[in-house]
Amino acid sequence: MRNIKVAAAQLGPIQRADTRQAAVARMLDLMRQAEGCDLIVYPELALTTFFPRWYWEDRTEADIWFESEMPSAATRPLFEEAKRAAIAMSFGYAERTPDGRHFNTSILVDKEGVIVGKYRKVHLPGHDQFDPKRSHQHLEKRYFEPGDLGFPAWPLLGGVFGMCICNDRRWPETFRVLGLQGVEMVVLGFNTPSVNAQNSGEGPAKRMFHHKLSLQAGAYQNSTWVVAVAKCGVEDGHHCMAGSVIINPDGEVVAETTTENDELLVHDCDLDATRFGKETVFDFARHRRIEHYGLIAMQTGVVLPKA
Ligand code: CDV
Repeated sequence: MRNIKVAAAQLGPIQRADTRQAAVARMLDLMRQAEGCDLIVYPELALTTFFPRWYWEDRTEADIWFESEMPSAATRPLFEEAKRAAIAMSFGYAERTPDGRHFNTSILVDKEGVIVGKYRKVHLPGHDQFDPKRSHQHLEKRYFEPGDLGFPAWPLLGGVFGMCICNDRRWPETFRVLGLQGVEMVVLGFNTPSVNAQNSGEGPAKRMFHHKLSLQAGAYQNSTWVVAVAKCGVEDGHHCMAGSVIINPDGEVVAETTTENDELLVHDCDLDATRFGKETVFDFARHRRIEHYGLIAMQTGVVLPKA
């Protein structure tokens, strides 16, 4: 057994007027509740409201939501407390690089409080111009550029860890690239509006179904644990769904939040539970047939067969 105790630290809403310090205080409170855990996972863009729902004509006005250093003055207490409590952590934030690039980023921090991994969201959803036809805006393509780091995996806590962010979970490519590195736990945060902005018929129940379907498939097909953590509830009138979950390598949900507030889920995850799937049905080396998968990396859109 290689048990690690994992805490999924769901955050309730963060309003536009809330400060980084207020968000960090709530994250610290959850970290204290997670005393004795090996790892705590927070949501996507954990330090601020989900700002891509707001449109700024001049995109540089959105720079107030970005961090140009990590740790920053506001987030340093998180790193200090993580080190004191000897708990590894992951959280998402908007990153502005020294040369002025913008990414939707998450980091992996070890028990010493040292950043050991960084991931930049690859699959950015939404649009880059104001769209009056949508019930709400989702301007990630305006404020971020697609991640440039691929999907790396890192050794941590005696296992192999990967990260992705929100919309990435809907893409099997995300999980398979991580799976090919032997990933044993994928951690991710999400901000998922509970209604599709382009289809009011796709409401909370269907959104939750797609969320779990994607995560459970990714876990099962790569025989990995998945820890997915929401920022949820009503932010300035906009509702995001909850549904933070921990999923085992058989694809089963083993823990799930019950509120739309700050809430901690704790589960003992045996990384050795990933072995059976990796050595049998999903023994990639024995069963994959890459000579037939070329299209996946050769084209993005659909090309219909000739009539
Ligand atoms: N933050 C996100 O990436 N949200 C998307 C929404 C727009 C569908 C998601 O996949 O949940």
